[in-house]
Amino acid sequence: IAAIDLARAIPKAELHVHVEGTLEPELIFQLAGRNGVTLPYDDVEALRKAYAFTDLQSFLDIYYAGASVLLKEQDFYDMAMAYLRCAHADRVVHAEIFFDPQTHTARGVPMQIVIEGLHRACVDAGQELGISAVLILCFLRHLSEDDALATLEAALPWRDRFIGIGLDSSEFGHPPEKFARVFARARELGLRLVAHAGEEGPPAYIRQALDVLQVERIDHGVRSIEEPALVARLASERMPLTVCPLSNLKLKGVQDLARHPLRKLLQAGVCVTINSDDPAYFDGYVTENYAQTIEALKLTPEEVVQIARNSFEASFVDEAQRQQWL
Ligand code: ES4
Ligand code: ZN
Repeated sequence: IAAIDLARAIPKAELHVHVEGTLEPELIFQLAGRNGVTLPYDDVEALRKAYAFTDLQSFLDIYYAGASVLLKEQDFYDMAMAYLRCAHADRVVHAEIFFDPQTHTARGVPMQIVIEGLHRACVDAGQELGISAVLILCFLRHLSEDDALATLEAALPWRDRFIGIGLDSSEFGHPPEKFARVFARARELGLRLVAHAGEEGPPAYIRQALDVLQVERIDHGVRSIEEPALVARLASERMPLTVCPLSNLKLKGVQDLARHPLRKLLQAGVCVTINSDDPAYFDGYVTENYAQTIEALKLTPEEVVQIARNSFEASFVDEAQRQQWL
């Protein structure tokens, strides 16, 4: 249908993608072979079969296991470059890419290896493909705030290699307020602020991310739909939500896409965007997320254009670059 062709063709920004979640099974096995890492799966087929998730935690366990093959600077480069090629094929012209340094530094991989490999891919993709790509450093919320603070300090020699910080991993029991100090510190440093909230966690976590962490975007935020006053606030503040429909489907946040709140949020005036989250695990890059959402919710071409425009409005690019895409 027309709206899906439009979604494929229109320039888009991707604002919610975890680079470790772009690691395709084929690349996991290639890196495992090259690095002498033994995986608890016989082959690509067996690994893919394990991608049957019941909730966020069941996914995260496999996602962190997959990331264990990343050891060298070239591994981080190859992963990010492969993602940027897929994104470019999807007409993504700007990507703000999450990475989880603690997943790697905890295994003894130096911060420098992680950041320099990812950054080199962003630079090369800019030159080869013309895509604009920047990095956002995420803290794992199941770890302590002291660990997050130490991680931020360890990354400061590469302060100019990432534009902001985020908060991801297991949401239940790890409210945004647990990270108040590290977000305050990042704000002092002039970093942009985002956080996952209201993916599995309650609407109160979204309010905390806004009021305590002072984030500029909410990642997911779909459970805001349970509090009409919160939806009205998001709309009046034009607070963007980086929604990931296939992720919500695969992690059982919604039973089927036809029941996804995206359209209601959009109709309420919220700055909704569509993103892929962990495309190698949830069976679809950004265009596939658009296509399946359009089909399930019967989005109109006008709504598709609005969502793509929202992605640039919600991005952290400067005004001149934004005008060029809007
Ligand atoms: C994630 Cl889907 C999702 N939720 C929270 N944290 C994450 N890290 C990677 N994917
Ligand atoms: Zn995410």
